[in-house]
Amino acid sequence: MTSRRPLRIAITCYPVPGGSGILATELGAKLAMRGHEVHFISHALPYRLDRFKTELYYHEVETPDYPLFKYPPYTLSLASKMIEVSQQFGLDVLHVHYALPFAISAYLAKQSMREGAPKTLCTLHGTDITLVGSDRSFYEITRFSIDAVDGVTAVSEYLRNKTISVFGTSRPIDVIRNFVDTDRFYARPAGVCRHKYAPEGEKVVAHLSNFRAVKNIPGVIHMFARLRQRLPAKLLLIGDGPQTAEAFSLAKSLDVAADVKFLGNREDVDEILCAADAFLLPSHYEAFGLAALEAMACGVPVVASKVGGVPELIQDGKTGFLVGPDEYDAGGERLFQILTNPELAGRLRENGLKSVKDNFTADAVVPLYEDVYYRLIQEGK
Ligand code: GMT
Repeated sequence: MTSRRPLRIAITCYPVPGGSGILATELGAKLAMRGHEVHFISHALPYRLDRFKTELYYHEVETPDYPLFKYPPYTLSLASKMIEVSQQFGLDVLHVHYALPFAISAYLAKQSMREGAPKTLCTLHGTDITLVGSDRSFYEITRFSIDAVDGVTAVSEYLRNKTISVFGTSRPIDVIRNFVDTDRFYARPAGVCRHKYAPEGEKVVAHLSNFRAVKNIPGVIHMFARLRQRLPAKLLLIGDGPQTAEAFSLAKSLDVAADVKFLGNREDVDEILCAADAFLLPSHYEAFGLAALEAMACGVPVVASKVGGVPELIQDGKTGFLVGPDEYDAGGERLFQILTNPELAGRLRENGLKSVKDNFTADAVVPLYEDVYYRLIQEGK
């Protein structure tokens, strides 16, 4: 049995706002607090990384911009940095979040090292399988990389099954669901934030995402507009992305623009969420739905779409409500029920908080990643 010595772990993720990068960053911080030495390898400081006081290492990947390159070869620069950090610090594990292209970089790094190579682990987050990885141009390399790394985890049972069906892989995939940092995301009084956004005491609905098409931003606006016909309310849109402009013009055409606040990418997400009476996430697809988990942890009842791995997070009618992404009337109705029935809202809130505490805290989830690390090291490939 391998002793549970502290490990040297490198984490690679997308440093921009987004669920996979946030999860990777929170995981690294929690691992460091548990005594491991954690190194981030990325082209920029990961979003939310700087707020942790724990000592973490950060290694920046630089990609030479030689005129010959139409596209600078980041995958190779990353692999080179992984080798360098592995050799310098004696890494035990290279843990990449998002298959493309990180799993290939980790695989290349390992193959290039003759001795003392770290174990490679890839956590699948969703669109790396369902959208990007299954696109014809990336399909074969994604399939190869999933089989080539030493270990694979998926953030939901749904995503594991999807990976098996899309790529026909027979390799074991551990399901480790996401967690939320409950030191930061917890239920607290709405405070000044609420008054700022709803000065007349209106009800507040929040949405948080990267505003990509998969998030169904038109659905957010339509559902809110249905609600707004029935009571005074404000919609807080946290985040930014390709559908922001469309959201604005749709809000204007549905005559709710004055009640929609575009807040952009924000650091104080936890405080804003605590000002909300309900959270809306009607995505066309979600492998998990980390933003909904953050809302639940703040005690905010969620209306989300019944797609992908979301039902593994939210029990319909118990810890939140699930509707179809295009069921605007149903979404508006569920919001209305939450905002007008305090007994219902309180029950959803308490059940949601209990579910977070029982299943989705760092204490519950981080040891599952540690188990995988020690198991890979013990397997000794
Ligand atoms: O949702 C996004 O577009 C961002 C994406 C990412 O990779 O950053 O999120 C994915 O990973 C999150 C963390 O595991 C999951 O909670 C999201 O459900 C998943 N997004 C999708 O599947 C669309």
